[in-house]
Amino acid sequence: MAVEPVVYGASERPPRGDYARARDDYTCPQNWSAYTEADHDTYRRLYERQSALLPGLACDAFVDALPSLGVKDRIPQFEEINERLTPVTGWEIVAVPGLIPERPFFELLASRRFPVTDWIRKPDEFEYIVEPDVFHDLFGHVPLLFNPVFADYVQRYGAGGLKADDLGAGELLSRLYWYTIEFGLIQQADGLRAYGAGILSSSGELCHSVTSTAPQRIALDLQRCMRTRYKIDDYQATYFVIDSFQQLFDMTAPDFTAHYAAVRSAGDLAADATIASDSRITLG
Ligand code: HBI
Ligand code: FE
Repeated sequence: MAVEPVVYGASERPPRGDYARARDDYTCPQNWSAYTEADHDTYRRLYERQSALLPGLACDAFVDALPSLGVKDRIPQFEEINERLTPVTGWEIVAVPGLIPERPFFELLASRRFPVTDWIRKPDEFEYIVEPDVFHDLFGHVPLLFNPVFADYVQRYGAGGLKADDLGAGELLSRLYWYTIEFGLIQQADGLRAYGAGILSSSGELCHSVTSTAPQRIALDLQRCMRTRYKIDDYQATYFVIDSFQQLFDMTAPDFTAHYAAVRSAGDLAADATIASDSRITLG
């Protein structure tokens, strides 16, 4: 059954991907045999380039889990990954045609099913692509789903998202997703590292987020994060830093309902805003 495509952020472009293939829950078969040799080659080159950049910039949990994705020289079949992933954390990855609306997105996460876009960027988009493709979704997101605490956080986030949606607070929850799962930094004993998928799958932002003095870095505070608008077409002006995945999970443990009124009355902040209560982290 055809479902409506979704337009992400402020984009005016039509969404990419063939939504006619999608089931009512927006999942679809991974059309693996449709990948061309050029598609596999794009994946292989992206993987090779990005994995070489990780040392000293990506968090240990990510680096340790990356080999669990399996093959590096072609686009993996999602079932091969699930054979390893599901026994470890109970998660499974499911193919989707592209960005999907928030409600079904939260529903998949709440049931420990991570949506992975099945198409890959064209060679002329090698350096930059606005929408998530299979490389961003697999390389960026899936390794940390092998980490039990992080995996539990993502599920709990999905459950919180469903509830937020009922309360009209979906946008506030999107900011939490953005500043943690997509663009989060973590303080390791040996220094600042990236754990967010948007960073880990980007050649430029990986180094920028961890080492540049241009952006500000703030210890993650839930309400501060939910107040902060974000950039979808440039490097982030602000990164939020955690000490451990346990902190993320614990922060998400209670339901967020009580926070929404406080966040709404405090008001939105610009992506690069600084406020007195921020606990700023400087590069050592
Ligand atoms: N759909 N496929 C896909 N991938 C995403 O990351 C995604 C989405 N739909 C909605 C969405 N993200 C955001 O609204 C999150 O902020 C919740
Ligand atoms: Fe993503």
